Amino acid sequence: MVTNVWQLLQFPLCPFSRKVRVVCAEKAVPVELLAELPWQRSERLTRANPAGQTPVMIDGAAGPAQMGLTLVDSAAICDYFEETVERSPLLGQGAAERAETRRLVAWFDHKFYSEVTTPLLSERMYKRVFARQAPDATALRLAGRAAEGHLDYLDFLLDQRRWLSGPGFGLADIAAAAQLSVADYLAGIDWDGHEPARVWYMAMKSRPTFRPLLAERMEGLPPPVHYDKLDF
Ligand SMILES: N[C@@H](CCC(=O)N[C@@H](CS)C(=O)NCC(=O)O)C(=O)O
Repeated sequence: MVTNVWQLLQFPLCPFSRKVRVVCAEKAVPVELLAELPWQRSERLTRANPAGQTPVMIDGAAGPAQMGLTLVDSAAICDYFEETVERSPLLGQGAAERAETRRLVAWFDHKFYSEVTTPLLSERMYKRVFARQAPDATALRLAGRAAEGHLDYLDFLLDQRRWLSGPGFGLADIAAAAQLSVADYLAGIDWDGHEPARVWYMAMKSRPTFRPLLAERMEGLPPPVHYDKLDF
């Protein structure tokens, strides 16, 4: 029997890589992490994904000379493991709950990412560590205002539900926590006045599948002190 040896091309502050890592950990799929900074356009990354984006999941069982099954795009990767690994189903029960999970995953993958995570990554990570430029204060102010709106929406959902898409923990929680954790690392989240969201995020931070992400650091860019604290 050939066993898969999954290798993930990723970097610590890529929210989509974080989502895939937590999904694999919840499903007990071991993954070897390979570091790639997409803007450096390495040959390994562009060969695996012509779009030049992380994450990419490669079945490394074929050995370094050939490339095995290659999965590209975090949604496609999460679908693949949902379809092939029975343990810990993450979409919810019934078509309506699964549709709600997918709606919220899209919300965080697209809306939160473009309004909050992208400007923070650009202004506080890329400009500081790689371009050595000062951040744009207006872009940061707009990202902060957008983050506030997203936290209000989380509070609203969590007033009615135990987890984001319903009674059970699932992919919506993972997608949201993946984006929020990157934004929090980059000091873009003010939890004050958002008790339901804070209590939910505390539960996410306590999960053994999530804790390894909080221990990682991007060189030259320390997170705020509260970042990995369970009580923040
Ligand atoms: N839809 C893709 C988005 C992936 C994505 O935007 N990755 C970022 C890093 S977090 C990236 O590679 N950006 C570089 C680029 O777009 O050129 C997914 O869900 O995997």
